[in-house]
Amino acid sequence: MLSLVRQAAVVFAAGALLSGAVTHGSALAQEPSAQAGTLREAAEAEGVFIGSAIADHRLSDSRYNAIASTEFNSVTAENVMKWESIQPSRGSFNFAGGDRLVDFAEQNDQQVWGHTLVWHSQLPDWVENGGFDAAELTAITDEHITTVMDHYEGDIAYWDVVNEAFNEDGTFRQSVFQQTIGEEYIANAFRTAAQADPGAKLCINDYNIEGVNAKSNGMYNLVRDLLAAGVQVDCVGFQSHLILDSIPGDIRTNLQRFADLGVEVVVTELDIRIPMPADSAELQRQGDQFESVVSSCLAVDGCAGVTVWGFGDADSWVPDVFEGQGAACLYDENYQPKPAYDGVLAGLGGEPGGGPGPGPGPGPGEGCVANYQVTSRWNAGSVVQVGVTADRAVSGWTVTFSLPAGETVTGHWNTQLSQNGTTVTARNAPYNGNVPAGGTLNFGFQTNSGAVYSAPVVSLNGAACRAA
Ligand code: 9MR
Repeated sequence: MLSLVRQAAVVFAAGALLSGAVTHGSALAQEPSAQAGTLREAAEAEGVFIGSAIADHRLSDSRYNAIASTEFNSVTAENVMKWESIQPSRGSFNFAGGDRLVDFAEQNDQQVWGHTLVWHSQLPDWVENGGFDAAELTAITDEHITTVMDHYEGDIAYWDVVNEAFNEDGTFRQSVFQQTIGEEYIANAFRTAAQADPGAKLCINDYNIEGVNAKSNGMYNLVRDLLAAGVQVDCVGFQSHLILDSIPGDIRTNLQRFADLGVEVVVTELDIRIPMPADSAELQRQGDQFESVVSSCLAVDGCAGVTVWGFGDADSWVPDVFEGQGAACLYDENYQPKPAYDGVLAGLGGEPGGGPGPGPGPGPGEGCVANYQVTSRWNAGSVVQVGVTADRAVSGWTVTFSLPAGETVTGHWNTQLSQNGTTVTARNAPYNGNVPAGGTLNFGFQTNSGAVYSAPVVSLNGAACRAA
């Protein structure tokens, strides 16, 4: 089963790109075209998925929408598939938000992760305080699972069937389900889910179970026992709401023991929060720690993918819940990529800063033509326009070149640009990442110096371009 894990995960999302067989880093990485310009391309080259929680109300923002559709090949409903949203009153179902996410995913060839069917939180009052007995609450839960899964049958690759069932000490959380039905509610939920949509993978999901500890031991014992009892459990979700500089050192070991039970393991809600304001050293460490979590999962045969819990700091749940903490995501408040983005890309086997991804890229001079023009120059500044014509279609671009020492970029447009010493890295903006074969990408910047210098060698996705 495990050798099929990665194939199953990406075939759903990437269809045509993938054809052969399948274990991580072998056959998939040999497919042509794996220039890792985006997280999604890097993940697909590795045979895993990279996902984000999606906030329904943010999809109408064009910057948000562009990143959500180009950087990820899996999407999780942040809120719209929770019980209080989907069955707010008894027998009255509202699928509008979930349907919007499914449509979005279909348009963008993405997998959908359903979140979540049975959870103590965001549970409507009519369930939580309805005073039902065990038989009634079991029937209500079965009806909820069946109705929701039937509605989305064929659209959802994975469901979080049960969410956050444990206390920190590994005992069962005293939710209304546990108190009324007993721990049997978990097996019931999985059995009902297996009947409702036999094509979906069924997961149990929790937080603070990333390392080996009392809570993850509780989860391990439960999953082992459910499997031994013949209950279908396909996957365990490790939420991974983590804290800077406090990442468990044994994530790989812990995920591996679950994978050894025969289930898929998935990082389902990754973010790494920082006391605010975050300084640049903290953001760099955060990038390294994102890389380490992603690569720890990918090192486990049976890791199907990683999902981040929102991609932009502007939308994160963290500051609302942890006062004085934030900056937990891959992009800053203005949707500019942070070192955390590079960390995830590196963890997926991509090469931050414009290097070629895991697959073969164009050789030097074969892939592009660069037109580097200083369009105006004065004593303390210059304006540069860069046009790069790509021989082959590009989905996500990173253009790199060097500036003379002392030449500092002071402004830029049509790109997300960063400078490190003399090296400039210009990435596509959310709206101009796709360049057809023979098409030209354009961006510009201003510097602090009017010094005269010759046009540098410009590289596109790691391959040096011919000069125009
Ligand atoms: O990100 C979600 C936030 O918008 C909601 O207000 C919150 C309500 O509990 O749930 C957040 O998502 C949670 C997820 O559903 C389950 N794991 C923890 C997540 C962060 O609280």
